[in-house]
Amino acid sequence: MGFQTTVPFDDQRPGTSGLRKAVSVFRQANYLENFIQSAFDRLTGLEGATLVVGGDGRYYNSAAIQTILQMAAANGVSRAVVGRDGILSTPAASNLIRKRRALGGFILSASHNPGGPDGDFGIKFNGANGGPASEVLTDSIYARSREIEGYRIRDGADINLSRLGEIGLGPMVVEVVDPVADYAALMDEIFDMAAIRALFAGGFRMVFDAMHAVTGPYAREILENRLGAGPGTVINGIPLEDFGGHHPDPNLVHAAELVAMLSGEGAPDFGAASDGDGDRNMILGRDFYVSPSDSLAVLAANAHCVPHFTGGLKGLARSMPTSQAADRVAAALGIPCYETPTGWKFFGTLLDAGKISLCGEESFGTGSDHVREKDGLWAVLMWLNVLAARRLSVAELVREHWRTCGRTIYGRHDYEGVATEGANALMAELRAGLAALPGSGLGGRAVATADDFSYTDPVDGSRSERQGVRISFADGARIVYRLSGTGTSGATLRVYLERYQPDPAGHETAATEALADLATLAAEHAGIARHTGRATPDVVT
Ligand code: VG1
Ligand code: CO
Repeated sequence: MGFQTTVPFDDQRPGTSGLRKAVSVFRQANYLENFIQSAFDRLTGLEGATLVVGGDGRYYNSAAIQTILQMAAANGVSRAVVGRDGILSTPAASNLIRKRRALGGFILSASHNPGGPDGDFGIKFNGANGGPASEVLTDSIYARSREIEGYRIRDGADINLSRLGEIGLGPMVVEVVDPVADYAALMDEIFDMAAIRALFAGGFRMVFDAMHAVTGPYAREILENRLGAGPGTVINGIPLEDFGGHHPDPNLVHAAELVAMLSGEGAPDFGAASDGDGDRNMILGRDFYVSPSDSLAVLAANAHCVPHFTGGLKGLARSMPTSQAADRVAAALGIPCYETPTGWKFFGTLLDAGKISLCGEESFGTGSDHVREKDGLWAVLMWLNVLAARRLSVAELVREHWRTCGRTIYGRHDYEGVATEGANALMAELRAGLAALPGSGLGGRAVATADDFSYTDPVDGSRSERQGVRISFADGARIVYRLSGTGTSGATLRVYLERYQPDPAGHETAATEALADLATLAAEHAGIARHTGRATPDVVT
């Protein structure tokens, strides 16, 4: 047992999803240790407590886990539950924390960011409810990391994490568990697995792209073994430390292989992909892309088909930049729809208080009250359960939603790795101009409201300010601007566009075409080229 002296690092401020940095930053002496000790210093009740530890298997995952275990033992933790080979998807970790009544857990991932020695790494602490730590706790951990002078660590040998079972580590027990078993059991409880099995037995075909990230083993077990989807349903199913050199980001740009497989005659009925840590999802039909905002709305409208939701939905929530399609379904169902800042932790209090049953973000995140993270495979199973019950194709189901509620046409433009000063100046200018907008016209459209989104949590009363500039037009269209909190180099500007189209005659227009005017207006109004030097976005989703 040892005590190592250390010096603070200035930049250990956790962002929206914990601490996310280049691997080279994490490998600086004492960097990870400072963060872990700061967390331990600000947590109470370590003695006697259980801690869950696991990650998405990217480069540095194993080394980081060994350090965390030696530090947990030295800090008095009683039991550490670790996924075999250090693997746990983010939703599976959330489930384990809840199921084992743990004090919380460390989840190691940089989500959809590339991995490998030159890629990114990340770590976040999730609390006893299984969800990301509150801002109060992450701020307090950050404050501690600026004054820390030392950390506690054992200097034992590495633990073998490839064998299931218990290993003693000084006063602590390390329990190595099957990363898939508890998660798969939870899915069995939620869904009508027999109906989905019958769907596949009837010839329904799907492809799931695990993108060489963490969901491979989960998808193989659940889709292929338990549900009888044919072998080969899961592609890129072996988790690799560098994700095969790709961005494990399930969108039209980075999952191009899957998109190509779903197009044309003979394509499967259904396609899906998940990200590095398994919490995101992209849903495709044959020649059909489901925008994540529409996915949330369609799942909400059809949730009654799923055993877990037969009692009805308590309410819905969406992050502010997510389209208002879910609001329209909530209104039709007569249930509330909450609008929260970006990031899953804001859904956590609503879920804990029983105010909502389903929630989602435009960034390929969908989830429910079953865990406190978004959940990629769960979303895929939701779709499969609904398709099995409704006997419609993906495209038919979405078009039905458009006919009933109107289509909320949606797009997001990302300008990645721009200079921070330019991005900050752009946001400052937008904020300064907000007061003059309501009642005026912008590009020929009447502005109804314009503000910098702030949020008061209806459960715990906590305030979050400056969550993004939003301009709402009288015709239901919106432009939203915000800076990413998860990037690791420079700034990323996100521009979110949406337009309401109630007329079925306009439902088949491609989103990029339907949003072209709004995109030009958004770029001109914010002076994007002037501030960032970019004429076009890097990624459009
Ligand atoms: C992005 C998404 C946000 C999501 C966050 C974490 O954040 O826009 O909706 O909650 O990533 O997702 P930002 O601040 O870069 O826009 V994940 O899959 O990294 O846990
Ligand atoms: Co993720």
